[in-house]
Amino acid sequence: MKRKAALLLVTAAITIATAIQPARILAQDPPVPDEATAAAPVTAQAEDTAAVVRLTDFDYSTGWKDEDAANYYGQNEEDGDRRIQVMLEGRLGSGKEAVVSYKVEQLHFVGPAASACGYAQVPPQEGTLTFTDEQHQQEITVPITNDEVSECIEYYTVSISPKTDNVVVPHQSATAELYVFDDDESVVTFTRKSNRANPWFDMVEDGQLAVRPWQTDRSIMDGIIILGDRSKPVTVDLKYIDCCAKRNEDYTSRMTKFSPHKFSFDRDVEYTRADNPFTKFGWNNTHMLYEPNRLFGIIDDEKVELKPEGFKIVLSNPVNTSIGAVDSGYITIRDNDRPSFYFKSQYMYGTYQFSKTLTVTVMRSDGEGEASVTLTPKEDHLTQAGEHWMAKPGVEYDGTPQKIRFAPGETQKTVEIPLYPNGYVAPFSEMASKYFLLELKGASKGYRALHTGMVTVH
Ligand SMILES: [Ca+2]
Ligand SMILES: [Ca+2]
Ligand SMILES: [Ca+2]
Ligand SMILES: [Ca+2]
Repeated sequence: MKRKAALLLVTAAITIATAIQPARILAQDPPVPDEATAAAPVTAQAEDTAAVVRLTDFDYSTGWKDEDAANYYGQNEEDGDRRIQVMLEGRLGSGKEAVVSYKVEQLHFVGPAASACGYAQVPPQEGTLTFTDEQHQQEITVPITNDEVSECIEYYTVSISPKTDNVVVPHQSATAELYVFDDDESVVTFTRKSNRANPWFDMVEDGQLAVRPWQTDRSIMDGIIILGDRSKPVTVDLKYIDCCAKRNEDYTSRMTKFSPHKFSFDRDVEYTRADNPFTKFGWNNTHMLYEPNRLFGIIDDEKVELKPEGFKIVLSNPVNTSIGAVDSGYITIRDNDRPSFYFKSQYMYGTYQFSKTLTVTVMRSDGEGEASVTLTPKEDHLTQAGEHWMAKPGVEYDGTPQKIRFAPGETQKTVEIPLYPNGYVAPFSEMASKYFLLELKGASKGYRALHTGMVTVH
């Protein structure tokens, strides 16, 4: 468990670093001194006096300190288009121009519940800004539409980089993050409809999810989500309703209230990296509740079940919010007390560079007689993190199904899946990974498969 959690954290951290952090733009070339100092040798001091372009904002007149790194802007949707000032400091010299490129990108979430977030995707916006000694201030406009739809908080990254070599863009002034808080009605809802056949969470009695997508910080997992206005403290009661599964016999409830953080900010303050009240990196926590083990526990009763087990969580008693389109989530529990096949570890990692194969251990709960099951590697349609992250059969791994036969007394079999050297994700990071699934199908009579295996390849 610990190892799995740690590896998941690593995966999440890599994803945060690669998918979310705006590109760091550093001035690579030494600055070219302007005419007034052209005769002087280029020294460290020349850099201090070179023309500098910075992203800043409306309170620029209060002065600038590098340690302020004023990179966080917040606003409400109703405040409309955001105008971000870009300033030239120092002198270029008479008749000289400096050009800076800019890019505005909306952070696009992906994953099973991304559509629950509600906001329209805005394509990236790019352009250039030209400065002269007479024109030392320019502006980037981020268009913001005030609609009447309850949405997630929107995030934009704004970045600038020098296009001509007579200016420097200091690291601290090269990127900014804009947070747009929704002002429409607060709504709490499950991210999708569910029922016994298509449960919200499909749990195994051992407490593991039978099938769980990889979790990345950009992904919106199934859960309970809050949309719209976040300025008031919200609570919603979670009611647990038995449905063949019995509370305190088959499961326990751990959380009976959903109370997401409220957000407040002063629109007249230009926040810094150190003191901003927003947080992007805890996105899942700021918007939703998605961890099944925070909501409930599953009790392994060591009894063969006569009926399928399940229960519901229902939203009720909303305070400072309303309940949205989907007010309940259905959870099923898979009995593990009848003969079954399962993975020794449901989450597996393969590295082409070191092993060229993935080692998979399949277990059976019972050693009696012969039994078999077919292991099928297939595309991960569950994580929905996009094409970049999906390992393809025949490209990153061998997708041939393998029949695994257990002799009498055998409860564990290990097989290898060949990996191919294409498993690197571009353009985000060479450290990033791709995902695929392992399914257990065609189990011998009397057996069932408990898990879907999740594989990360590097
Ligand atoms: Ca609005
Ligand atoms: Ca809105
Ligand atoms: Ca049970
Ligand atoms: Ca049981």
